[in-house]
Amino acid sequence: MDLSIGVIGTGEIGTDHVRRLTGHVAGARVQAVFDVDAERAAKLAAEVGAMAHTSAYDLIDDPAVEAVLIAAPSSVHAELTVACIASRKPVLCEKPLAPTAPECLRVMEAELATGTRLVQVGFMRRYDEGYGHLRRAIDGGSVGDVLLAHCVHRNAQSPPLFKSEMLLTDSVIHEIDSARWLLSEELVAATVFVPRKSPLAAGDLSDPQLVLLEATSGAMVTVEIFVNCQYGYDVRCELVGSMGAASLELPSMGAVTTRGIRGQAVPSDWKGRFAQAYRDELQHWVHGSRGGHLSGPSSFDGYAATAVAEACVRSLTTGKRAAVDLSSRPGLYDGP
Ligand code: ISE
Repeated sequence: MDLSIGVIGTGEIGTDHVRRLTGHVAGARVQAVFDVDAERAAKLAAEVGAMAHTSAYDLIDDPAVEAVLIAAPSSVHAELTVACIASRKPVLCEKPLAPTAPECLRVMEAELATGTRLVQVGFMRRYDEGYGHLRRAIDGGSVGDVLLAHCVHRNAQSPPLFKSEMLLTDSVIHEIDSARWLLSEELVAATVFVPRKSPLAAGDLSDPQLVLLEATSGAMVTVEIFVNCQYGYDVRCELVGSMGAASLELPSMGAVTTRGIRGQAVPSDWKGRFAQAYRDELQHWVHGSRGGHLSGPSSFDGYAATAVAEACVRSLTTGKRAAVDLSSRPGLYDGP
């Protein structure tokens, strides 16, 4: 029997997930959706043959819903995830697990009380073939000890009302999780630098920003975040080790020849660049939910990423290096 899934939030990413679950993920079907925009939810429900609930909690409590995907605004991630845990329903919660570390700890506390992992967090880059190559290069020893990582994360344009700290909490949080996962160690400090602002960044948005992350071993990670680069969506990562280097290869999107220029097409946004990673992330969660054993990015990973992002925001605010305030990892979260 397919896993029957309820999806909370039918905005851009929620709608993409519903269509992915319906058309690209084996062993799953969308049973129900909810959104505060009832008309949008009803339209999507009709498209995929699901029902539209009138509240998120009705969806969570629906006995016909066996697992829940949360793609609602991050301000309600923690409360909805805790409600799913109380119903013992496996959850895939879009990043961030919650905007603040205390909210993430509340989710962890609820999950630890059940004694079992019920939460996977939507850090889909772990399922990207390129990031998998980097992880294999480390695990296989071909780069030796990782000393540095250089990351670039460029969006074509920032959404309206994007704030300076959101470059860190909404975007760089991906590099924070990738760094923890690739290096298999915690990040202990963050320093954020604000270079000359792009004239195309709205209002007082500090864009671009440069972030320096320090790991327990002393390895350092640099992240350039630029959310108004204009030319497209461009994510890069190079690891520099004691024996060699490894880097993401740009996914082949075919060549473009125009006005005397021949070059490689650039993705317009993350939906295209990480389309396969999103499918593999959902497939991993569905397999885990059906098998009664979740793995992948956990509530602790969500908490740690938010704790590091909070340190980044403190550094952005003070202009100084900020230590990461992180509790130790409970045993439930040891292992993949
Ligand atoms: C967005 O919210 C995402 O999660 C994308 O993966 C990221 O690349 C983008 O910068 C964020 O704004």
